[in-house]
This record gives sequence, C-alpha cells and structure tokens, in this order.
Amino acid sequence: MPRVDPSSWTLRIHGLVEDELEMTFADLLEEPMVTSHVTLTCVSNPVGGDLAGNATWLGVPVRTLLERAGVRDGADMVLSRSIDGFTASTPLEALTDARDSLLAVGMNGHPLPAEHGYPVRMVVPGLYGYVSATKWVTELKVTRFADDAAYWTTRGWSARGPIKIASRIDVPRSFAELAPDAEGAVMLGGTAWAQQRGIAAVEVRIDDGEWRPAELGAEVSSDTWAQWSLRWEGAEPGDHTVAVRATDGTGEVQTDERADPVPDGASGWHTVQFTVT
Ligand SMILES: Nc1nc2c(c(=O)[nH]1)N[C@H]1C(S)=C(S)[C@@H](COP(=O)(O)O)O[C@H]1N2
Ligand SMILES: [Mo]
Repeated sequence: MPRVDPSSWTLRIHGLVEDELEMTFADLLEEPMVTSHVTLTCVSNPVGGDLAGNATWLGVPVRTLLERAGVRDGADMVLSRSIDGFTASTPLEALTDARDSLLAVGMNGHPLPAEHGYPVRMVVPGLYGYVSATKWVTELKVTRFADDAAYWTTRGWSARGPIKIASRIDVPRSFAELAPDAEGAVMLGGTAWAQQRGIAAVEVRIDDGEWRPAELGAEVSSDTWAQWSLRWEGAEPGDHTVAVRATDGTGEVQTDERADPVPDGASGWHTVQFTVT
C-alpha cells in the first residue's frame, strides 16, 4: 500500500487544457469543499457480492479545477493517475456535470485512511471504481478515449464503466433456517443500488409466486444504496428460494440476463435458498 507524504504531494492537471495547474495539498485545502454520500461499487462484484459500500466524502469538486484549467475542445476523457501506476479513464462529462465528483480528502469525518487513498482520491458517483475512484491520485490528464487507455482497459476491461442496477438479499443468508414469528411471518431484507438514477422500487419473488413490492427505507441520495425489506406473512415451513430485482429512477427494470463481471460489470438476479422451520 502506498504511503504518501502530504507535504510533498502535488496534483498536476494537464493535457487538453488552456492553463496547466499544479497544486500542493495546502492549496487544495484552501478550496471550497462539499460533502456527499456515495456508494462505491467494484466492477468485480459478482451477483450477490459484497464489493460495494457507503461513505460520507468531503472534497473539492473536480469540476471547479477543470474549469480553472480550461478544458479545450475535443476532449472527452480525464485519465487520472496514481503513484502506484494505476490509471482510470473517466468520461469528461461525469466530472463536469451536476454530480458531486470529488477530489476527496475526508471520509466519514476523518482524513482518508491510508488504504482508501490518503491524502487525496477521486470519488465519482455512478461509475465503477476502476474507471473513476483513483486513490493516492497525483495527476489529471485531460485527453480523449481515442488517444489514451487506462490500466484495466489494457487488460481486457471496458473503457467505460457505468454502474449497472443491482439488488442483493442480505437476510436470510444462503441455507439459513428461519423460525416464523408469533404471527407466522418471516422478514426478508437487503440492499439495491443504481447510483445517479436512484432506486424507485424493489420486488421480491418467493418460489414461483408473483413479484411482491418490498418496502424501501429512507433514501439518503440517488447515489447511495436503498435498503429494502419484506415481511412474508404466512411463511410455509419447508425449503424456499427467494429472488430480488430492482427498478431504477428512470423506470428500467434490472435484467435477469446473467453476465460475468468482465468486461463491464455483472448482471442477473440474486437468489437465496432458505428453510422455514
Ligand atoms: N491507485 C489506485 N486507485 C484505485 C485502485 C488501485 O488499484 N489503485 N483500485 C480501484 C478500484 S478497482 C476500486 S473498486 C476502488 C476501491 O476503493 P476502496 O479501496 O476505497 O474500496 O479503488 C479504485 N482506485
Ligand atoms: Mo474494483
């Protein structure tokens, strides 16, 4: 894991810009900052996997610094680079539109932990980490997809990585045994995410039954996951399979078409087998 001394850290913004910028950590801390709540997701996450998590980020909008550098016509990508040799290709639009794309210095009320990119990392809502979340970032090169490729793109992964709709069953765990409550019900629950579009609905199917609407927890933002729950009344003793699917804020329903994580993220419905005792 890289260990970066903030007193010698600099960020260079160059490439297709009017004026190159070079900033120290002290310079960056002088900039106005915003706070955002974002669920980061790894493109390697399999259906039902746990490579997704939330944090509260504090940082400088990338937009502000790109505006100051003056992006030239023809640019469509920013290649961010880290001292560990990692690079990420982020569509320029994702760094200049209204979303909170940050050069983050804080995480959950503290400086970034070393393993999460101290002193500075990128956080871009809506894109998988491998094309956006550069830790220990030192360089932003404004460029074009036609001219540059990032670390994982040269190793078979897609150059662009918008996060696919995902939903996950967290309760019950696979092969769990659930005892119905006094009213004969069992609780099912989990998470669903579609950063930037938000989660409009989650549905649950038990065995070969109809899809039933789950209850959604309070929405923090369209960039964080939603928690869902379903109280299954009249749970019958025996073995069951539960499936989940989500609908995003644009009305798109999560596909049941299975895809592996390579090259641009897994898809398919998560199912769990369990027993009601
Ligand atoms: N410098 C650097 N940044 C990186 C990576 C890396 O290997 N090196 N991995 C990326 C990937 S693939 C993901 S999913 C996220 C993970 O962020 P986390 O470690 O904070 O969870 O960091 C991204 N940023
Ligand atoms: Mo990742």
